[in-house]
Amino acid sequence: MSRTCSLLGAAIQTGASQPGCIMGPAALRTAGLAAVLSELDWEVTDLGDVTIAPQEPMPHANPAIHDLAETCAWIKALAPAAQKAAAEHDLPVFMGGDHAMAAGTVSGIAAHAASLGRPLFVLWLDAHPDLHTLMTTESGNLHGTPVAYFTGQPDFEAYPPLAHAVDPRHVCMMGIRSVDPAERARIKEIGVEVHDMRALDETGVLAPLRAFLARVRAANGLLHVSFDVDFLDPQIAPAVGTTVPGGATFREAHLIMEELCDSNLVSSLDLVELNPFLDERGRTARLLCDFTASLFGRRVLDRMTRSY
Ligand code: B3U
Ligand code: MN
Ligand code: MN
Repeated sequence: MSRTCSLLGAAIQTGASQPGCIMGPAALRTAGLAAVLSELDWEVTDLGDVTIAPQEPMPHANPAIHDLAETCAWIKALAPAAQKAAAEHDLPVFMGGDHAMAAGTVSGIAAHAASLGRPLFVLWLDAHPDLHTLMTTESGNLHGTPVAYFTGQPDFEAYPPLAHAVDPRHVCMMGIRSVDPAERARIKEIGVEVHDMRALDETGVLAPLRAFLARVRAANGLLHVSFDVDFLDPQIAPAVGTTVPGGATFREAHLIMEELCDSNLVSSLDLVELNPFLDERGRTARLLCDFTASLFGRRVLDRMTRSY
């Protein structure tokens, strides 16, 4: 019997510094994401897009913050939608939209995991740790805040109350290469597992990934993967507002997705920060579809999968 996956769009762009992510879900659909997954023998349901109503401005003690009310409305709308998608499908895919949406998707998935009595683990593939609180963000771009929110850090009174926090020790970050001072301090304090680009250069991607997957398996955990386009090197993935040089290569990213597939542990996925306005003839959108295909079982040749 084929496994089921759903596609849910979240065209949020107010968490980013420049517009364009509003077109992300449309670009992923145009690149043929549903067809790619169907061909891999998944039963695909497109749930359409989550939407929010126009918002009144919401002031905050940190004057740098912009579009706070919109982000709160997205979290409120996305958390129950993500929870429902996870309850009804084997592997929901959340198509962004900027990374602020993960405050909603991950908190919704955390509620789903709690309802099963299983711990939630998060693999965060990103150039940035997105660990700002509402008081530490200097840019005021709220896509820099989701990990701090869903791990239950302080100063998020303005966001919707968090029912189920993710244990920061269950978060593994890879690809990190742009960290602000407040985030650096928080990484140390809360014990999140971080593999920056230097570490990946030294060890390769497989060893730390396999160690993390072994932890997820031992704990009978659910695994959410949050894939920020800027995890990739901008030479292969130009369609993102916050490019940082020195990102993951084509083969590193495929290898991660292939290993995740073989592990059979992934239970939900975010594809975020795609800004089609900055793309070159759809190449980044197509690339994201190809990486997703590797996660869903596309392989070059049949092979014995590694036994865990
Ligand atoms: N840490 C910086 C930069 C940043 C975070 N996330 C992205 N950029 N995409 C900030 O603005 O918080
Ligand atoms: Mn991010
Ligand atoms: Mn990023």
